[in-house]
Amino acid sequence: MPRSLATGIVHLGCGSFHRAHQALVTQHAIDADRDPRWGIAAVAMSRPSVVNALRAQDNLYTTLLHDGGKVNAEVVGTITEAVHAPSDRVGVARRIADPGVRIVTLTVTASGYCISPATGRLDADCDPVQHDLHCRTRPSTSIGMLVGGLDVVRRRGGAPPVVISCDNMTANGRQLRRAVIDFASLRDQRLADWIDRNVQFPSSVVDRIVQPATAADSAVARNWLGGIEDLSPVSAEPFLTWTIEDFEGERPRWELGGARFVADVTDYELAKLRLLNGTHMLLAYLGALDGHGTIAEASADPALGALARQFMLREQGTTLTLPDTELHRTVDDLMVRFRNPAIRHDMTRVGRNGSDKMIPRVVDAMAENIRAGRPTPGAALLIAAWIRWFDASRAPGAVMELVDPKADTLDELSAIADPHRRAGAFLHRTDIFGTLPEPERVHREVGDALAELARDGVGAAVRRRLLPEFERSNG
Ligand code: CS2
Repeated sequence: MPRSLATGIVHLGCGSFHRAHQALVTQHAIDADRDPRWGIAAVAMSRPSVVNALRAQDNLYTTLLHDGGKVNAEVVGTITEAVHAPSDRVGVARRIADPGVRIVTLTVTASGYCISPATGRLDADCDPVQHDLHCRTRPSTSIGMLVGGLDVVRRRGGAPPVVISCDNMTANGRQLRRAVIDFASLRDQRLADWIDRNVQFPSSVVDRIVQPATAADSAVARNWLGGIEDLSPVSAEPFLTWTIEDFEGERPRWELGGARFVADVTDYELAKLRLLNGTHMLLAYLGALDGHGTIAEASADPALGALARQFMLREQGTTLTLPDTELHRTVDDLMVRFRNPAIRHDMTRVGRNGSDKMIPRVVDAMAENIRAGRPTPGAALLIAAWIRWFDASRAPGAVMELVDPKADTLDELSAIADPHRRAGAFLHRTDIFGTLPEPERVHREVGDALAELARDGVGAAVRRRLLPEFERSNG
């Protein structure tokens, strides 16, 4: 690594996710070609804790990659500045407009895009967007910051940075572009047109399972650093892919750090959302009902492991363009990743916000399968398990927490005693499930699954849906 780096990247959302992938891939790219232009100004959007921790240790931190009992540690030094957006004196928009900054990246989660799920457009009425439209000097949303920065670049007459979303959403680049242009047009139509013509928003897909670092991680880091305390280590699995849509302009040679550039990320994105994230939901909802605390525990259960494999190969996988051998290889790898005992991916974390995740991760594939005349037992059971977990989390004295933005609007549905009627009421929520083909069939299957889960328990309901070849495979 060169001793000092210039800041060429502004990153919005300085959480563990960013520090476990992009910051690391950038380090490996710089290690390979010694180009010192690509340091990162990493912006924490609200909480100051990570910024304080990083500043106290020259913005250095340790990544710990856990592979079963083995840990691979590395100190990352690509963050040139840790910035706390709400108290930043320079202002994030001005940082984005700095001529040395050629790239802006984001991991702010789907809610950070201020998009209305109903319209797919900027939610111009929500409070944070209204705030940013009225207060140009201190925007609080990533969209307000981007538009503010791009406005400065346009007035100055320079070349704008390329803006890359790394969030786990369908067509993240297109969604971000839409939100930014919608916001700009509410401020100044010429600015919106200029962004439309001049700014690139490539999509990208990141895959790495990251977990909150624990006291045990701090101890591993301390030991590895010869007694030095890391106030903010990052803990993750060894697997990592980052697939980025080709774009024009200067950039780090991320391909030297393991990223891949492709003309279109759509197929990679669908494969990731449906195989990994959809199956995470299956394991989380069924596993939690069955008393498992983590994805690793649930996927090591023979029946649940077998269902996870069957779900990926026979339901989610049938909707993808992956050649058969590659699908099998990916599924084998995923089973190993899910079962990594050093990754404590807990159910309440994977299970939260299910109402937002249902369509892209589960229902889209389910609908395609139904249209093609293929059975969807795993998807129906997954939906039933989500409903059942939801019911359990709302019961008085509940111990099973389920965080969901739509929780309050679902209470009434949970109160319906008959499982088939309850299933129907949930499935009618088009904001969660869209419009499924053959609705009577889906209502019946989800209702049956709900009744079975209550009557016979998870194990029996799962085993009843296993095809003979998966029953024997034990996942
Ligand atoms: C998980 C993801 O919590 C979830 O929804 O499915 O965070 C998953 O671990 C990452 O997408 C892996 O790349």
